[in-house]
Amino acid sequence: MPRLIKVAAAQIGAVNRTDKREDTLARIIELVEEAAAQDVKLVVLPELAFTTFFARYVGLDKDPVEFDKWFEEGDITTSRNVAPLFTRAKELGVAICVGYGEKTGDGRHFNSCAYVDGSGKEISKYRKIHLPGTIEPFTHEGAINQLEKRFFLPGDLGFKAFRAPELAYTGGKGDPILGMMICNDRRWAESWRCLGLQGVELVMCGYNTVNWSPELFGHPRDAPVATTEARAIFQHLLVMQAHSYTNATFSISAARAGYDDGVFGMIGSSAIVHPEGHILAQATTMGDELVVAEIDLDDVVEPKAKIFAFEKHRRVEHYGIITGQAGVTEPVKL
Ligand code: ING
Repeated sequence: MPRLIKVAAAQIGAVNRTDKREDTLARIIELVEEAAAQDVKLVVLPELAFTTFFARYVGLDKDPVEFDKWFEEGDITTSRNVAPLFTRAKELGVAICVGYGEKTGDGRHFNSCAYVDGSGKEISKYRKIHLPGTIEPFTHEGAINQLEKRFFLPGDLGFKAFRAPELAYTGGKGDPILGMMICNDRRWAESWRCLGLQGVELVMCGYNTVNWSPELFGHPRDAPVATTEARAIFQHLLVMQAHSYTNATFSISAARAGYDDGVFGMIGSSAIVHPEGHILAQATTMGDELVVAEIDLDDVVEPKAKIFAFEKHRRVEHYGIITGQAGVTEPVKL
C-alpha cells in the first residue's frame, strides 16, 4: 500500500528589519492556508522564519532587552508573537516545521526549529548544531557579517529522528520517520547520516543563505551577484540532492529568500527532493512561494533495502576518524 502524503515548502521572501511581526506572520499563515486548500498535510517553513535574518547586525547583542526581542520564549505554540500560526495550522489540520530564535528559561539563545503536528502538539524540537560565520564581526567596509556563532549557542539536542503518527496516509508500514536540520547543517554529511542511521524517511530543512558574501563563500569582492547566486543555488541543491540520495530519504528545504532591507540578498530555490536524488518541485521566485509535491514515502523502501542497506554495506570499523577529530590531520610531507 502506498504511503501518500502531500507536502510543501513555504518559501518566504524579503523580510525587513522594520517589518511588523504580525505582517510577516500574516504572510506565513496565508501560505499555510494555501497549502491546506491543496490538501497538503505538512508545511516546512524557513530558518528564523518570523523575522529578517538578524544574525548580520553588528552590535545587536549589546542591549540584552533589545536582543531578546528577536527570540521566542518557552513553548513556541503559545509564544506571544507567533501563536496565531499554530492556532490556524491546528484548525486546518496541517503539521508545521518552522525555524525561530529560541530563548530558554535560563537565558540561553539557540537557532531552533520545531515540528508541531496537525493536532497542534509539538512533537520534536531541534537546535542548530553547525553554526557558520564568526564570533567577532568583520569590520572592513562593506563586510557581510554572519554572527550566528556570536548570537547562538551550538545546539544541544543532537539529530533526533521522530515518528509523526498523525500524518494522514493510506496504509503502509507505520508512522513516517521524520528528521530536522537547519541551513548550514545540510552542508555536513554527518547531520544526514545521524538521521539516516535512525531510518529517516523525510528530512526537513529551513535555510537563510546569502547570495553574495566574499567573507563566507570566499569569492572575490568584484564577483558579480549573478555568478555567486548561481553557485550558491547549485551548492544548496547539490547537498540536498546528494544527501537525500545517500540516506535514501525525501527532503524538503524552505528558504527565507529575497533582499532583506533591500540589500541583503538570499537565495530561493526551496525544493522537495526524492530519495533517488531528483528534484520533485522547486521554487522559481525569490518571494513568498508554496512548493508542493505529493510523495509516496514507500519510495524509500527499495533504496534502504538495497543500495543503502546500511547494516549490509557499512564498515564502521574504518570510520573512527569521523568522530575522533574535528579538523584535518594531513599525511606527513615527503
Ligand atoms: N547560512 C549559510 C548556509 O550555510 C553559509 C551560511 C553560506 C556558510 C555559505 C558557508 C557558506 O547556507 C546559514 N544560515 O547557515
